[in-house]
Amino acid sequence: MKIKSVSAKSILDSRGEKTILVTIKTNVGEFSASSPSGKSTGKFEAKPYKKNIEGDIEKIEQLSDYFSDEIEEFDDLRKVDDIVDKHLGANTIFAMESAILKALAEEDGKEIWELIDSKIANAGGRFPRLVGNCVGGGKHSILERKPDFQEFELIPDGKTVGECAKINNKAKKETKEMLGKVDKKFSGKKNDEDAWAVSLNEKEVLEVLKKTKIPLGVDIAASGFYKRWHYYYENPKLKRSKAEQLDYISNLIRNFDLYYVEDPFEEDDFENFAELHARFPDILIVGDDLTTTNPERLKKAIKMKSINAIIVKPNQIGSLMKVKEVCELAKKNNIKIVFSHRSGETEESILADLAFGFQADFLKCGITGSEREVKINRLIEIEKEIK
Ligand code: 2PG
Ligand code: MG
Repeated sequence: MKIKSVSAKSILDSRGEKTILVTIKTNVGEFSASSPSGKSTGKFEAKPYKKNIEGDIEKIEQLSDYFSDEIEEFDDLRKVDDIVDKHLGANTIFAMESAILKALAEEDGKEIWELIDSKIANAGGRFPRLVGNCVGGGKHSILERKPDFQEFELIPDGKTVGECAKINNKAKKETKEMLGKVDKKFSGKKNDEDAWAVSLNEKEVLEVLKKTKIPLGVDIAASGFYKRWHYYYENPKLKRSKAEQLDYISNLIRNFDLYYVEDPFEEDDFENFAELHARFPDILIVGDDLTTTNPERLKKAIKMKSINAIIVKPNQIGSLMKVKEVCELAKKNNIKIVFSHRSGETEESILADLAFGFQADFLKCGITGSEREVKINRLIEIEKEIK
């Protein structure tokens, strides 16, 4: 396949903020893809744009003529990386490489996930288990009084993706009623990712979600409220040292039988992640801001035994070849892979193909809202095609 030209423009994400849409023209037609954007971005993430979105739009058009090499398979994305490296930000690169995969799939008469691994279907391809954001807090909440933790997840263990999606939808509706009884201020408003906006604290939220009997997870996104050796909680107002944070999270895991704990400590604290993992070897201790889909940071986390699961957000790093490297490294070291949406999302569904193609263990996504449903529905579609 040959890329004839590349262009880009800004579109609005689910938060109403600008993100990038890249369009490529090839010998088989025109293909577009967009990138999501994060709010609780880790300081070790690649920058979304070299300088700003307008600069990347201009630059990608200048680079347009350089993409003349033939692209025939997934690994040829390396040629793209060589050209865009140091010129474009991660959001732009991810959107461009996604558009290329769409074009390649069309040319080869294949599904996008097949470009990553065509043998999965025959090998009985496993489907990722859904991690669905039900209640939001932290940087994702619009409220003044809110949980300090960013996300409260439902992680059903159904037989199929379709069944898990149904379980989560039903539970999300039911929790609305229950939350309303405990939170007198609750008006049915939603946060980023379409999660319920409550003014409860984390324990009160978990008390409610426990009633669903679905395995529970939290994204603490602890960097968001960490400053100089302490975690500053607002609801209720108190300050915890690193050691106190470790004990507090340990208590929550025990009391609420948590199954999944993401970013319980600030983004550079590999040691306390390791301490928690040693205390609870059977609980998923997940790195997101800690590892930022970066092979070097994952290597460090493996060496220090900090985590047993990693969030993979392609636009944290941009290059899909790097995403591949992270997935291979994770698999080799028994680290579970959690492909994840961002809080600012678009109607792009490629995340489902990538999650299945790389044989992720989990797909973290909202439960409702068109930008989230389009990804879950794509995964259900793949499941139906294969089974
Ligand atoms: C996270 C993500 C997605 P953001 O922290 O896991 O839920 O949030 O996209 O804002 O980084
Ligand atoms: Mg996170």
